[in-house]
Amino acid sequence: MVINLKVWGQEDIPLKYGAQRVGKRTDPAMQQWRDNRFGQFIHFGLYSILGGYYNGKCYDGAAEWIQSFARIPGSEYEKLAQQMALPEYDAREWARIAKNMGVKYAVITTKHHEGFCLWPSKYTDYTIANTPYGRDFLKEYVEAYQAEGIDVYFYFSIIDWHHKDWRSTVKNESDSLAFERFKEFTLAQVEELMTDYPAVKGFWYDGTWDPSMVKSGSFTYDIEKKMRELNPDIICGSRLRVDERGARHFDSNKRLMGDYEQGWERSLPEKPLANDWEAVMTIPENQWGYHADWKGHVKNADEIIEMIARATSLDGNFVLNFGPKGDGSIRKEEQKLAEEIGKWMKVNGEAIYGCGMASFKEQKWGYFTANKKENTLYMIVTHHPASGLLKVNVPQGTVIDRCMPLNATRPLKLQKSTKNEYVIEAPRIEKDGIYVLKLTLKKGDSVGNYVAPKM
Ligand code: FHN
Repeated sequence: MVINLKVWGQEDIPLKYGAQRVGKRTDPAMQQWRDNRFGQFIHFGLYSILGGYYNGKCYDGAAEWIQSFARIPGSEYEKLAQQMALPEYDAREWARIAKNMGVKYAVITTKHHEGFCLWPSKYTDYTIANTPYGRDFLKEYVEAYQAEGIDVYFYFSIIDWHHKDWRSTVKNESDSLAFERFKEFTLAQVEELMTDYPAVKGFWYDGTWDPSMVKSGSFTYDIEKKMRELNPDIICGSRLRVDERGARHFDSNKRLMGDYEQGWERSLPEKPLANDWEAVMTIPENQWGYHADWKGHVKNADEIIEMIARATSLDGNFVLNFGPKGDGSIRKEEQKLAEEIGKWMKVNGEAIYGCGMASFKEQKWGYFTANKKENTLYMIVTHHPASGLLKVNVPQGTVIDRCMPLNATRPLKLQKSTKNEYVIEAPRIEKDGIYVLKLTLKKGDSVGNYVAPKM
């Protein structure tokens, strides 16, 4: 299909493998993805057994890349599968931790760049079936998370260091033949995952930046098309896609390919975006898989809560990564953080779930979010002012009737200072930390009819 629509008056480039749809999706499945707002990422694979160490040496790079950093020969690395016994793996415990943290969806690495599959794929032997654990890890995971009411998404790396036909560059005819076989293998695995785990809500593709992939517009187009044939509700980020001219995420006509912007890795946008988007974040610096020694800055709960607030206030989703240990347990630091975030979400989650951008000007004290269905406005106060006074600029004519802290039972005093500004007297409600105020507007006033800027 060649899409030929105009963007900003510029002449369109005719594309065969560009965006398959233009504009935001409006269906219930996508709305559910948006309403979820907060998710958990899990990076788990053979690299989790090494925890950043190989032959007694510590590698500080991202732990899931150790095969590459430590130059471990494939024949050695694959022996790790024989150590995957998972004595501490309890999918229900993982799901319970996620649920208590307050996530509504979760993304798990079914296969990372190393190529090892957490499900018993019939297209390779390099899977969980051929380990001492032997059971279908992924099935147990999906069932446990579903039982907790958490939507499940699959991370899937296109790069596959283990597969004999994977090529990062295609240099000759023989590479080209191999890479064609690899494409068939990949499509078959995607279809297998969608068929055998029909609960999956979407795919989080990764490893699409190598030269071979940047030249594979039709391949990525076909994967997206195939997924939508198998399940029209499926959600797919932009990282999968490249067009025939090598444009990634956005096609050569600047249209998003896929359902949401998937390039926000360890960063959040500063301003509103025209598309749906999701940010994925690590707890330490750049570590996704388990690393025994977290070095540098490790984020605390308030830092993460502030990012969740900011993402929501900019109509985006936020996903926090966990790297369980090779024995299947979740490290103590992650468990503690999950508990702290969950404690906050239990009281204040209504300012996050189902919420998005408000049409109110951002203030130094923090973030506005709005639940447009309920016409409710929230102030997420991350920087309590020394004066204890929170100023709120409202659109002309808007009247605030009431301001109620979510963690208290009595409303706060409101002063109307000028036509368009209110001052809220907010003594620090908790000794430390981020709190939320819920504002009720006069009947008929709107919390948001925000129109995203044109890209
Ligand atoms: O190379 C991977 C990395 O290991 C990790 O999985 C992240 C998660 O977003 N994605 C890639 C780097 O962009």
